[in-house]
Formats: sequence, C-alpha cells, structure tokens
Amino acid sequence: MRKPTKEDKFSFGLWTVGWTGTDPFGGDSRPALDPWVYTEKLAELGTWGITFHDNDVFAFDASDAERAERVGKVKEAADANGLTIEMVTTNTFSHPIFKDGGFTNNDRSIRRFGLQKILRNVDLAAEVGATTFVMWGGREGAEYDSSKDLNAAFERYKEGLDTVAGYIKEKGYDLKIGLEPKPNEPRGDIFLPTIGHALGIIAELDNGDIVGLNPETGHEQMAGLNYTHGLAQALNAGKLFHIDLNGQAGPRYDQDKCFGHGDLASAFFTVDLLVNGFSNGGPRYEGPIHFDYKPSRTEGLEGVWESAAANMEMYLMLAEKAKAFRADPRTQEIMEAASVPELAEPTVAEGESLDDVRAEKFDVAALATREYHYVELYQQAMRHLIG
Ligand code: 3MF
Ligand code: MG
Ligand code: MG
Ligand code: MG
Repeated sequence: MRKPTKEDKFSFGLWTVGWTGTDPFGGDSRPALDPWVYTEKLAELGTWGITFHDNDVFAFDASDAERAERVGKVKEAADANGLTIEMVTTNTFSHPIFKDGGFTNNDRSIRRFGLQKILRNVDLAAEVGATTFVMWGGREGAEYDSSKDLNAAFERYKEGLDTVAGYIKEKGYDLKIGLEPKPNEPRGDIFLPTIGHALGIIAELDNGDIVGLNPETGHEQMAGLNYTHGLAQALNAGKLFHIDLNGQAGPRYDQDKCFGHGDLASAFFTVDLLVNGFSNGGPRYEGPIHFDYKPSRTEGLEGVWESAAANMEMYLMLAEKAKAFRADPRTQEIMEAASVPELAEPTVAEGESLDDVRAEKFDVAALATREYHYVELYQQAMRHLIG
C-alpha cells in the first residue's frame, strides 16, 4: 500500500497517540512525550492535520505564560512540518470540577466556569487557524435519574451551545461546532447519546446554522447503531462537519481500536460512502479523515506509531477496494437489478396530482414477488473486500 500524503487529508488528535495507557484498572503503560514531539512524528507518518484539547497541550492550571509557550511550540512544530491544526476541542471532563458536567451541571457556578473555559478555548481555536470546534459532552449526563431536572438540563444544554455558537458569530471566527454524540462512558447515560439526538437539539438552537456533527464510529456502535447510516443522515441534513474514525467490537466499553479493527465490513461501507458518495450523487463529505483511536495498552512507543500508521493504511486499502467495487460493471449490473438507482426518483412526480397516484392500478401479486438481489450485491462487495 502506498504511503499517505497530505492530499489524503488524514488527521489525528494529539490525545490519541498521546494516550499513555491509563485505564480504570491500571496506570500508565508507556511514557508521555511532549505534544510537539507527537506533532512532528505524525507529520513523518504522512498526516495532513492535527487536533487537540486545550489540556493536551497545557495543564488545566497552566499560567498564561506557560499556556502561550506550549501552544506556540505546537503551532511552530505544525507550521514547520506543513501540518494544519484543523480542529480544537475543550477538555470539560478530566478535572473533578466537571464530574457532573459543565453545561448541564446542577451547580450554576460550575456551569459558568465551564462556559468560561470553552469561550477561552474558542479564541485559541481561532488563533491557531482551526475551522472546527468539537464539543463532546462526555460528563453531561447522569448515573441516577433522580439527580436532574431533565427538562432544565436540556434547556441549559441548548443555552450553552447557543451561547458558544453566538460568540463565534459575534467574533466573526471561521469556526463551526461539531457535536460528538456518545451513549455512555464516562457517565452511566450521556445526554445527546446518538447522532439523531444531536440533530434533534441542533434544530432547536437559535444559532444552529453553525452547529453540526462529529460522529465517532465506536460511539454509534456502542449504542448498537449503524455508523454509516448515521453519517448518511447527517450528510443528508448538511450537518456532517467532521468525523472520528476508529474500531469497536460490539456494544461494549469504548474500545477506540484502529479503524477497521472492529467491524471490518461496516468500515468498508463507511469508506465507500466517504470516497464514492451516495450512489446517485447528493452531498459529499469533504472534511478531514480524522482518527480518534487509542494505541492499545499492550503497545509501547513502537506500537504507537505502528497503530497510527495502521489507521491510515486501513483507510487507503478500503478506499481502493471501495472504488474498485463501484467501478466493476458487474456491481452496476446488480445495482440495476436491485433498483438502487430508482430510489433517487421522487415517488410522486413534480406537478403530478395525487389523483393519479390514487387512480393507478398495481399488480400487487407480481410486485410482492419481485426480486431484489441484495444478498448478491453484498456478496459482490465482499468479493472486492476479501476476494
Ligand atoms: C471520548 C471521545 C473524545 C472526543 C474529544 C472531542 C477524548 O470517547 O471520543 O476524545 O472525541 O473529546 O474531540
Ligand atoms: Mg471516543
Ligand atoms: Mg471511542
Ligand atoms: Mg471521539
């Protein structure tokens, strides 16, 4: 497989390769490097961009001088290596002040503190040239249903999102917000658990025009959902602003494996959507191919770089297979037989009266016996994937 290039638009969170292996049952299994070292190393591997949380770069309690120095070093390393800092996000989950969330915390002072941290980070995102501002409300949620006035929680969530989006507009920043849904972990239940829930709340915002989605493969799969369908619905709604690709095996804890190292067939169809678009045109995702994975705890520093490269190699391998699948005349033939292109035709023609539909005679018995060849079409995809 060829090496990734900047044209592939691959990007990684600094917290991905930077994860030192700490989990609820054990501490670090490998050393931490400086964020500018991860930046340089990712550039060497062929990535185009990087992303980070404020506290991936500087400590929660960093002084203004420390903050500026460390951000400057990451920006310098990115510039020197031709990397784009494409997305910035806020850590509103690690410090115990956020144990009951930021935007939806019952304690008003903590909500105001959270807002302050996020607004400050919006300024940083604009300063380093990011165009996406991801908001993963990992601590917005509950373990106990008695702990919250749920109506108020959603009101406060909307207030928080609208305030941040309004601030971005007021400042004239070239930034869009990407909400990242997740069903659980670290909270027992997280608010905005799926892509659909996030789309629902965005539609209710005053400043929802600059708010969209950053869906993660594993998060949707933890909820037992189809990631590709979720991406498709967000794209169809004009709301797929960013993506977090990774691998997940079934609905368990958040595994954050390499992309494709979970449900491979599902990863194939995700890539098929991303590289080929919808069968009949329609909106396309043009954003970064961003990975949010964790090098498994068993890996040392060599494994960190091997696994980062594996994400990109997997995407490139699947992209090649997906293109070949679509280009194969046999695929087109089966798609015709399955009436795939026909779904793009409106059910009622423009200007047609419903009387025409009501008057139409159907051969119900014949229609009930029609063949779809969906199994053969899927098998055709598998021939390209593993044949
Ligand atoms: C947690 C996540 C987060 C988000 C990040 C925002 C730590 O499961 O996926 O990663 O992606 O906070 O980009
Ligand atoms: Mg995640
Ligand atoms: Mg995950
Ligand atoms: Mg994520």
